[in-house]
Amino acid sequence: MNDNILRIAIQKSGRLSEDSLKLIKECGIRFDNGAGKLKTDATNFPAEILFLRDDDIPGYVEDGVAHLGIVGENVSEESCKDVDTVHKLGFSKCRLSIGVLREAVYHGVQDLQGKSIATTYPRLLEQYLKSHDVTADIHEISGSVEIAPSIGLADAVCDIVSSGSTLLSNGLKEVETIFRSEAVMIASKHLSPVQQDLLDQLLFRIKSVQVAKN
Ligand code: PRT
Ligand code: ZN
Repeated sequence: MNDNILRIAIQKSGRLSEDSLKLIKECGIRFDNGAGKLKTDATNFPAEILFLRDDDIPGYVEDGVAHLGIVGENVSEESCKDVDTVHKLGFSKCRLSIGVLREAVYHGVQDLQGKSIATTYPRLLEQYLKSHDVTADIHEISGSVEIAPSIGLADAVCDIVSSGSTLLSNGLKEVETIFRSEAVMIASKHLSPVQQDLLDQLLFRIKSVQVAKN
């Protein structure tokens, strides 16, 4: 493997894609991102860009297949992969929250004791419940979490919330925020000295872009 280039993994298509590409371009890194490409070389910086599903990015970075990745903190934390979070990027802000049916009586987290909660974030949810001495039945499902209470699959949900309109339109109310997230840059723990130097250059450019915007 070439230790003299940085391989940067970004989301191929989704909520992080546009801002991730924009950030890299604003850092002055040029590349051709023709439709359907899964990998492209930068033309003026020793870097390659990989286009992946966001859930796969922490694992690729842990394995060193990618040296850097841009991903939601929620996905990185849930993955429990051994990577360094090197910078917060300020976009794709959201929160991981617990919601219950609008008509349910809810006084506090203790009301979740013995209840069933549907989520795609079982680890973050489990940590949160444990820290509040609550034991609940966690149902891991892979999507359309918000529908679970209305079809009797679970008493509550734990999912990503941004505007809150998805919870609302599924008859749910937000009762606890368990994690606040934004896009972050993660890095492999096994960078070569050249890659560490390239990462430092990139972080310097990212911070300059962020300062210019504020
Ligand atoms: O295909 P791939 O696996 O790469 O993408 P994905 O579908 O898993 O992820 P994607 O593109 O939906 O989200 C990528 C990241 O964006 C997430 O991991 C979060 O860090 C961040 N993000 C920011 C969000 C939202 N806002 C968001 N609103 N991720 C998901 N949502 C969903 C949420 O799951 C819920 O269904 O939007 C709905 C809630 O939105 P509101 O506005 O109605 O509250
Ligand atoms: Zn995903």
